[in-house]
Amino acid sequence: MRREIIIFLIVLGVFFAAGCAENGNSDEPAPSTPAEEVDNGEVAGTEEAATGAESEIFDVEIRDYKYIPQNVTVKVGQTVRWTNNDTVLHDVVGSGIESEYLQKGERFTYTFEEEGTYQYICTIHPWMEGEVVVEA
Ligand SMILES: [Cu+2]
Repeated sequence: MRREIIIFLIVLGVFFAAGCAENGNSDEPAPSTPAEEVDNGEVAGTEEAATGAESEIFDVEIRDYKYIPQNVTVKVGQTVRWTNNDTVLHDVVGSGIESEYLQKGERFTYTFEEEGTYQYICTIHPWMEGEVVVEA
C-alpha cells in the first residue's frame, strides 16, 4: 500500500513537471525579424565612370525577380546602375559583366565602353534575363 502511494506521488510529480515544461514552451516563437535594411553603399563597379562621354546613369531596378526595364539602350561610355529592391539576393552576370551577389538595397554599376548587345542573367535565378544595347 505504501509503495503504491509513493508511485502515485512520483506519477503526480511527473505530471507537474510536464505541465511546467509545457508552459515553458508555450511562449510565442520570436517573430522573425523583417529583412533589415542593409546599406553597404555601392558595390564597387568594375570600371570607373566614363571618361569624356556623357556620364548619364541608367537605372535598372531589380524587383519581383525581374530587371526593370529588361532592355535598355545606352551609348558607348555610359553607365548602367542596377539596384536590388528584392529581399533575396540577385546578381548581374553575362557578356563580361559580373557583379557580386547584391543584397537588398545594394547597387552595381557597369560602364559600357564598347558597342554591342550585352545579355545578362541572375546566376541564382537563371530565368531572370536582361539586355543592354550599347550604341556608338
Ligand atoms: Cu536573382
